[in-house]
Amino acid sequence: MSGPRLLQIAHDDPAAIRAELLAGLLAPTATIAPKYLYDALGSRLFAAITELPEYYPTRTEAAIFDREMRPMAEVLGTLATLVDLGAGNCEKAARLFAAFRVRRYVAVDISASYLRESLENLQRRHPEVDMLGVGLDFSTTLRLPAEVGDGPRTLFYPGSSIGNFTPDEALAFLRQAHAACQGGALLIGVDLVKPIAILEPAYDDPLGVTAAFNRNMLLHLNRLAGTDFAIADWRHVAFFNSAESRIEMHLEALRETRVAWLDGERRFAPGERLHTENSYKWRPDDFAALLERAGFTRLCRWTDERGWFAVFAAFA
Ligand code: AVJ
Repeated sequence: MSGPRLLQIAHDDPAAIRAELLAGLLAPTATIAPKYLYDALGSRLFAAITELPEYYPTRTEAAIFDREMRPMAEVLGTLATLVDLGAGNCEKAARLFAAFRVRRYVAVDISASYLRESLENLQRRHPEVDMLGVGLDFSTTLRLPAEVGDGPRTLFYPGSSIGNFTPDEALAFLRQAHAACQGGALLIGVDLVKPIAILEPAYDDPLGVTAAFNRNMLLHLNRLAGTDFAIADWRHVAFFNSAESRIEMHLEALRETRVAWLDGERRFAPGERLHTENSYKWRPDDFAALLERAGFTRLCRWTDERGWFAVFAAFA
């Protein structure tokens, strides 16, 4: 069996990635984009996070899909082309196959090689579905290759990944999603504002898995940028910034520390931080308004009984 087709859209070259990372390190407030949390170990640590009792988003979203699968399938109809943005192990999409009629499945993730195994498995279980894997970094621009095909598409963007974007960036992304769905729809999961006592432990768990996930970014940077971060000098910090309605994750220097690379260095004073992630929490009405501003005309929304997470179907 030949298996599903795979397509890799060119990555930035290593020198460009290195330059971007070092510029972020040298900025007045050192900042690294959250996509660098996900090397092989980082992806496994994120998977472990989703199993933590404190990390409610994944299981809350899954419960919404379990309970509302039929009404969702009814409003969305047959999915001529399902485009999974950030497919990873394709598990979330695999669950849609049970209730939705899917003709064509396009799994998009930053690395096509990471998709191979999960997509081959899925193809074996669903030989009737035409499958394509696309390696593409869509975090700055969402432009799908022509191979995805003509006609309306259903874009699937679960897990509140949209939360990594500022509201302005989220609007720009949703506008691109509106164009990319070619008259179809967007099925998107969004984490909602809730009490700080629920939010903060989800990003600072007592077992320290999220801390390991955050601190592992430094190991990844050492490989990508040739830096020499001493992991033990850094602690995980996560808190809810109410004014911005976002969880912020930082790495904070425990002591005076120096990070050096081939042709540069930066010193960090005790308490100085490196900003690694924002995770925005939305009010459902504000997110609905954002979808409308992005050009979507008809919306359906589903939430859990506690109102912690929302799934929207937005039609072009
Ligand atoms: C994958 C961006 C949805 O923001 O909840 C989990 C990442 N960071 N714990 C989130 C994350 C720390 C996650 N997203």
